[in-house]
Amino acid sequence: MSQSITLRGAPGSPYTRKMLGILRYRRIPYQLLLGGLFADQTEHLPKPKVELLPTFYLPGDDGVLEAVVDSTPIIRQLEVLYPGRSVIPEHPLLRFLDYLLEDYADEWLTKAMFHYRWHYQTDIDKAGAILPRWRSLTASEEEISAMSELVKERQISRLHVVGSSDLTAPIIEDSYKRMLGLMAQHMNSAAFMFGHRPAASDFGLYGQLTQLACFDPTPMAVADELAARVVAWVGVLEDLSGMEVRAEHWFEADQLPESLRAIFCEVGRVYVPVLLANAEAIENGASSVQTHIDGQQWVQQPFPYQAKCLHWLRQEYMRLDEDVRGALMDFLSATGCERLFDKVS
Ligand SMILES: N[C@@H](CCC(=O)N[C@@H](CS)C(=O)NCC(=O)O)C(=O)O
Repeated sequence: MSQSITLRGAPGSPYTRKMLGILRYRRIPYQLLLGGLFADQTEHLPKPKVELLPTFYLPGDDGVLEAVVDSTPIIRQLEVLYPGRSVIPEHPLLRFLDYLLEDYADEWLTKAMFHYRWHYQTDIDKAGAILPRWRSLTASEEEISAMSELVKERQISRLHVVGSSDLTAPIIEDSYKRMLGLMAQHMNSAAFMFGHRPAASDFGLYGQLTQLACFDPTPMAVADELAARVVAWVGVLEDLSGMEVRAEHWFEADQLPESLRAIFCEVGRVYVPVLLANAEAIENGASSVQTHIDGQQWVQQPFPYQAKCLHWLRQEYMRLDEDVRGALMDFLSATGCERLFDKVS
């Protein structure tokens, strides 16, 4: 496909930024319809089943445009529609690890993003002032102020959905700080998670970090203090259209750096317990998810989408050949991530 694709999104949406980074890196021509600002241009377009940003308008099997959401499968669909400059590693071990790390960024790191934005007054004030203006640059102060109150009220009331509360705040914030350090450390080996070219997980992390490290004041100050390298990385990831890439730019599967394994230790430390406890709560029809991270209590309401994430991860795992599964388990051993596949055979 050589024609340009249309998507609807917003600058304050980490998943929109994730996908824009990929479109630019992959040199896929696109038109971004900013929600609100160009609303009249979306009227003729189909409606998605669930209203999420970004929404992509891609040809269905019959060639007719469909409105689709969910960045992870859209990335894979774009690989088929537009070959070359792939963000999916060729080696199945790297491909699987990249999928897991993308899932962590989309489902765990986003907790930090939402938490910082709507937990601290400075961050609430900034998001409240800017987010509505991204929908209308010409609205009056009175109009913005009314929209701002609505956005703040709605988002703050949803903090519990991602599991952010006074109880879980230290867990979320400590995890964000550790991840910044681990990413900066990893950059002693390579600029990207899986070598010298970016993978889907790099863009997943980038999307969340466009907000955390470059928009919301509290987590931005944390990033400036702890990981200037990561702040610089976000600026670079924004537009990698000029980067030349070669197959050998991926890491060799049998030479993955220890710094990458350390990142998976973080995934296993925080995200895995929540994924497992959430799936169990959903299976048992429990009204809350309860687990421990670093000996501290984690409580949140069950999240059906994340039970699907676990199911998809296990499906990907089942697709691996036995020798790759062996190498994967060697790599993940004692990271905490191996627990995801305990009951899978
Ligand atoms: N899993 C989806 C998540 C997309 C998502 O949650 N988008 C947010 C904005 S960043 C959204 O549209 N939330 C709905 C709302 O705010 O009403 C993806 O990967 O694209």
